[in-house]
Amino acid sequence: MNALKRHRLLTQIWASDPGWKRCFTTVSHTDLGRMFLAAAFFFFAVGGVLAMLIRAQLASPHAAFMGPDIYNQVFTMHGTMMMFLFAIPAFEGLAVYLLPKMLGARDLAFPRLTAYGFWCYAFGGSMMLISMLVGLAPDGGWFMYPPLTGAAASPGINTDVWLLGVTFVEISAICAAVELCVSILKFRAPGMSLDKMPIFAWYALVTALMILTGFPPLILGSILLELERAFGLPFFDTALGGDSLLWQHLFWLFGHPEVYIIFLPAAGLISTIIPVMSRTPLLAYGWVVASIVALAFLSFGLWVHHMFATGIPHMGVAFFSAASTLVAVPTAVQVFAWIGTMWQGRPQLHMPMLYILGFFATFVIGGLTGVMLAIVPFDWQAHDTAFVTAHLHYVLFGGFVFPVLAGLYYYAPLVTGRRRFFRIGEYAFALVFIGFHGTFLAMHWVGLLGQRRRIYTYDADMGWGVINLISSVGSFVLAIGLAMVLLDLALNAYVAIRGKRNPWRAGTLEWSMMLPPSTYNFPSLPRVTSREPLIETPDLPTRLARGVGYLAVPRDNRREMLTVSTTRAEPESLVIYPGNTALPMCMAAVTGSFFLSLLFKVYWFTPFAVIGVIALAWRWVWGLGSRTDEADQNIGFGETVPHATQTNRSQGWWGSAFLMIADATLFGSLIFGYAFLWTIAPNWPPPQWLAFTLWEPLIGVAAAGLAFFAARQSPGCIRQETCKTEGTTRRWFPWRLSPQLALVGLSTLAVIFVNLLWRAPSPTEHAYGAVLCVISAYGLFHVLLAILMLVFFIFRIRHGFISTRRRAEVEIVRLWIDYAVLIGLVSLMLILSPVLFT
Ligand code: HEM
Ligand SMILES: [Cu+2]
Repeated sequence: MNALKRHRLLTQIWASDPGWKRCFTTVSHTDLGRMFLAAAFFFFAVGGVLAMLIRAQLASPHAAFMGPDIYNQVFTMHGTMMMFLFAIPAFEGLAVYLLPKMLGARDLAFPRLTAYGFWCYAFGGSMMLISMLVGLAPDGGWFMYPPLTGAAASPGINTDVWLLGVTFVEISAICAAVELCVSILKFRAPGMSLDKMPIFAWYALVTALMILTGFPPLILGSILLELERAFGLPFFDTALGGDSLLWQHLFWLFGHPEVYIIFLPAAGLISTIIPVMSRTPLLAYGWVVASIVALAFLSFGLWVHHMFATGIPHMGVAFFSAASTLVAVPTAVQVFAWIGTMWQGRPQLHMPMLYILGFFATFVIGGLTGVMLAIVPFDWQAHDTAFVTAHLHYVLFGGFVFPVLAGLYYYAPLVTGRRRFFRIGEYAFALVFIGFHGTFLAMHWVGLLGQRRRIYTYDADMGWGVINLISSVGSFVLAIGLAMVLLDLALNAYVAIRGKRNPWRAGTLEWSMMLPPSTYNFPSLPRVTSREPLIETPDLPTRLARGVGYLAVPRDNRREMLTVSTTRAEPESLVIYPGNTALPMCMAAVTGSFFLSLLFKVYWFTPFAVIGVIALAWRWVWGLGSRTDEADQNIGFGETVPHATQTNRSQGWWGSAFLMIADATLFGSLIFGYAFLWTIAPNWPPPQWLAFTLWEPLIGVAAAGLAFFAARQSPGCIRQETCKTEGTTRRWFPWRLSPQLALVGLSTLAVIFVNLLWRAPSPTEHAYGAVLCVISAYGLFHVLLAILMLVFFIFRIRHGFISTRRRAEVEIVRLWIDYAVLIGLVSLMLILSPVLFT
């Protein structure tokens, strides 16, 4: 097969639908990455307009531009949009777009999941945008502290918009994180062992893992606060055994890692761009990887520094203060690696490099004011002043927006396939840089003079007027600069001349592609032998086009990709991707109706939405797999691998495992909340503990054991007929019954949880009852989920999708049963054991 024929065939196999349908049915990571980025920058623009409104109001004392109510909504929505609708999705967009291209893959692990995540984000974001247009936007500040956001102080639906909207959007972050983890670990070019991965992949992997462990506390917090607001479960009400500080802990358990979730991808771009611009490999790759991992770990131990002013015990304060200064170390390792790389090479001052220099100047100041704030006596003075707001913008703008702009300029030739021609960018950079520092240096200053954050106006005799005016003028300069950046990028994207391949002479795989990239990324998959394949083999693009690589011969009109072993990246299995479909968008719409029904309190509709989601999910997975065993497939170079459905650890198994990390973190946060209330909240112990019974734990353990062992059967040999035809030997257990036996075990467990819910003390009278209610509901939810999967599985067996060889689904269902069993047992213990201690 010649290169042209291969190109035509692959293009046809991988193409998205033509015309307007494309946008709704595409599952291509190239399309979705661009859609993510476009939406993220749209929200950046909206958030920017809100920032201008804030600065217009604060420009002079007693400005009458906005009243306090609107001002509250405006700054809340500004913070919320920038954090949840711009920064995180911008990372997702970058990663979704770039990673397969960098890793030498044809797409991400779960193309439809990418689409579902995108639509959840798009719908959730629109929901919040619309709330703002009709004047019902959240107004409690971006961290939504109760009791200010409780039902008494905030009776409208504004706060609910935030709690439900952000949770809805968060689904997309979790989807993307699962997706990225599996893609990075399993969907790389053969030979690309972990230490040969492009550095950006490391950053993305750690960021994704942090999303999986960072977001669940916030999701939990939002659920609890919504339960309190809607149904009166008093988690945050001190009078009834709750504690408003619990929210602060849950929020900052998320909030501090969030800062690193935003910073790390940006740092990944810097680590990618600096070596290329300096024409030398990144210095100390291993150290940089180690420092990313260290940063991730440390960042989970810092959340309390946002709460220094809440009266935390002294020991705690000292500990968290020390830990907060410690994060400077891994950050410094990276900064030194960057400086060293530039020192070693010959840096060239192209546009991306300009923004990176801007980043250095800004981020270092932000880091230093951060260390100042980590010192507790200083924090007590500066807390909740404009100094803090200025600090956070130095880190967020300096640490995220500057690098992302560098990244946009760096990758624009790849995405658009055009050469930079118009030169507005340099002037734009000057305005952005001057405008930014004008705005926020002034805010440091006025903050130290005592101006609090989130105030809509101030008296003239405070003497803040001139400084605020400087800040506001600066912000308008900044806005003009940013608008010019957009203009520059747009002009260069649409009207500039065609560029040639690899304009920066970079070494990583994404630059081996045609410009703009084809629908299938790689005509054949390279075998990677170094960290910079393009430097080692400059003619790699032609070789791949000629078919010197894996999967060079398109088969049966199917979208094919390889999975590899995690560390050494040897080919493991062949994956067939699903084609274009509107299913993800429909499912996101139904998910949205679920959230809307909660928002407008039309609770009778909620079950229908749940059933809708289940039905669509069922359809979603039903289409996977095949009804016949297939022989191992030839993938080129004389190697053969089995189909992924005929392995124990398919991508679905890995996806489930990563999802469970998030799920378990949510459960862990719930346990944390329970322990926190019990030990810290006033008004404990509750008026009455739940009475202990012996039969619940006994039957519970027996049922869990039954489910567990019934799920431990030899895969495939689940149906007597298949067993006979395949000649598999019987096991000691009555294997024929195993899915059914597991069903019996899980159903018994479900009954126990229903009973616990039934007899738990009233959830509205004391936080104890409320916590029991949530823990039982959590246990019940997972048991029901496992039951649903078992039922699905039994249908799959009936329809011949499972055999001794096609066993991937057996492993996935088993994983979820095991998880349900574990959660079931732990929940039972949590619910029943306290009585024994007291
Ligand atoms: C485009 C330039 C920007 C300007 C001029 C700007 C301006 C401001 C101002 C003046 C405030 C303080 C409001 C008050 O306390 O009364 C604020 C708050 C905030 N900004 Fe920005 N900002 C910008 C970009 C960003 C970016 C890129 C992010 C994050 C990625 C961000 C995140 C936040 C957050 C989290 C708050 C706190 C909101 C709250 O107190 O609830 N901002 N911004
Ligand atoms: Cu922090």
